This record gives sequence, C-alpha cells and structure tokens, in this order.
Amino acid sequence: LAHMIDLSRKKDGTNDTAAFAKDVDKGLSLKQKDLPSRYFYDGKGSQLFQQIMSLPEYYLTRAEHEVFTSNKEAISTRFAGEGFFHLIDLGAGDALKTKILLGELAQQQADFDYVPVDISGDAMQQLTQSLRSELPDVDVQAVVGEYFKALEWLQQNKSERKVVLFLGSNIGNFEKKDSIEFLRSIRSYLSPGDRLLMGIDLRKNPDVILQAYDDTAGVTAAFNLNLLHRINRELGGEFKVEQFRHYAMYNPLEGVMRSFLISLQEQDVYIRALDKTYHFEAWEALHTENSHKYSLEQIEELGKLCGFAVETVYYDSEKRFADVLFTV
Ligand code: AVJ
Repeated sequence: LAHMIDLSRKKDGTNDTAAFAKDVDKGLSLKQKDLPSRYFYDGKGSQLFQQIMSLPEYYLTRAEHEVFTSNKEAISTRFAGEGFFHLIDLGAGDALKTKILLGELAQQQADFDYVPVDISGDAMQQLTQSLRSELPDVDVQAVVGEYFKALEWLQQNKSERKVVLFLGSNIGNFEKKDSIEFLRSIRSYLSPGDRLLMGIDLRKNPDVILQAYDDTAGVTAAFNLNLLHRINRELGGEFKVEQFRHYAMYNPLEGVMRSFLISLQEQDVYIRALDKTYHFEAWEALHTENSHKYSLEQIEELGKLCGFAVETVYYDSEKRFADVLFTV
C-alpha cells in the first residue's frame, strides 16, 4: 500500500514562500551576497537537475549508478540479513540508483518498507507512481519535507531497524560543521545494527571536477540562474537574468567547488514581496553553492566524529565516487 506524508507545511503558520522571502532578503543584504542552494529545487530547478545528471561532464550520477549496479547483491545482502527494516532515502528525487537496490531486495524477498524523503512533492508523487508499476511488491511511504522532518519521522519508529540512504553526494552541499551536526542527528535516531549508506564524490583531477559544474551545453548555468527566475516568479522579483552569468571555480586545497552568479553591470533589483531594492556593483558575486569533495581519510574521520564506523567502501571502476556503508 503506497501513501504519502506531507510534512512541508510549517508549524509556526508561515508558509514556504515566507521562508524563501526571508532567506532571500537575508542573503542579498549580506556584504558578500549568498543564497542557500536548497532553493535551486523548484519544479523548473528539479527538471534542470535531472538534465545535469545526464550530462557527459557530470560524472557523479553515472559513477554512483555503476557502484550500485556492480554491488547490488552485496549491498542488499548486508541490508536484508536481520529481519524487517525501514529503508529511508534522504533526498530521494527520482531514486534511479535506489531502484537498482529495490529491485534486488524485492528479488531476495527482503522484508522492508521504502521511505523516500524529498522537499519536492512532485518528485515524491512521481516516484510513488512509478514504483507502483515497476515494483508493485515494494511497500512505499513517501515523505515530503526537509531532511530534519524525516529525522522526526525516524524518531517515531525508534525501535525498528533502519537503513538510511544519503546518496548522490548531497552531503557535499553541507559546510563541515553542518555535515557533522547532520550526521550526528541521524546517528541519534539509530541503534546498534542500523546502517547508513552515504554517496560521496571523491577528490580527483581538478579539471574533471570543474567541467562537471561548468558544462558546455550550459545546463548548469541555467540551473544556477533559475534561482533568479524563481525569485522573479515567486517573490515578484525584477531580476534581469541576462545581466548575470554563472561562474564556477574549484579550490583543490580545500576540495570545494563553488558556484556564483556574477552581475555583469552595476544594477538595482526590486523585489515586490520584500518591497525592497538590492544593489549590485559591476562584477559583484552572489554565492549560490558549495560542493565539497572528500578523500577516504576525511570520510572515515567524519564518520568517526559522528559515531559511525566504516563497514565497506564501494567504488566505481575509476574511483571517482564512493558509496560508504557505515554501521553504528
Ligand atoms: C545534488 C548537491 C549533489 O553538488 O553535485 C549539480 C548539485 N549543483 N550541479 C552537486 C549540483 C550543480 C549536486 N548535488
């Protein structure tokens, strides 16, 4: 039986648009302008991200797909060994990679239910529907909401065995201290025997990384610029989007890919919902995203700091990407 839980409404009575407006005002009022990357993913942004995942330059998705295809039996066997479990997929999206595991688990007749979590209600609706036809035997309970909402859901089911998936190098968007905080909170809802499988993009040739975030077809540029379109659509912004360009740079010392929107000229931008005008100098940068790349040592250290031990590391054949299985 498939159903959906919508946790996306705020308890304090404010709605998503109000929260977006507040964050936009805060970010555009900073001396160094900065907007949270989670706002990329409206309907249009999610669609553009789907396109990014099939770009020749964006190796991450293909690499992780290969990890899952090559290791599906081994991974499923680890998960399924000890009776019923919840398979919780944080930021599931279209769950293309998870479906490889779901098919294998179904074939092994594993006793589990699948709990995909995503901020996109559309994505969760589509996923629920596609699973109903592709894998009718899998019990699906989609949750619409931010990651921390899913953690609350985890708490309600504390006594049941859990396997948490956090795939696609989504951890890469977190600053180091936020990633520690996030993994510790996941850990606090888990018990001995539970597991975490986390997909992480590895450090590699800086050119390869840079191209993945600055593709020749300009899809990543459109994805980044969509944030301004979204402000125009949802907050009555008056961004002239063609007066901004996408700029991506990789710092190999820090292992951080950073994305910006650069103002091509001095300009003022009015946003109706905030009844305020924001000034941009010529060539001023608005920071929109960080994507952290890890070494294996850093992954182990991060796990240890948060109460997780590495059980197995699964790599793609070129060792570009790792899916790390942690135990508590
Ligand atoms: C979804 C956060 C993993 O950082 O690689 C892709 C998002 N941004 N291209 C990433 C993204 C630009 C992506 N994550």
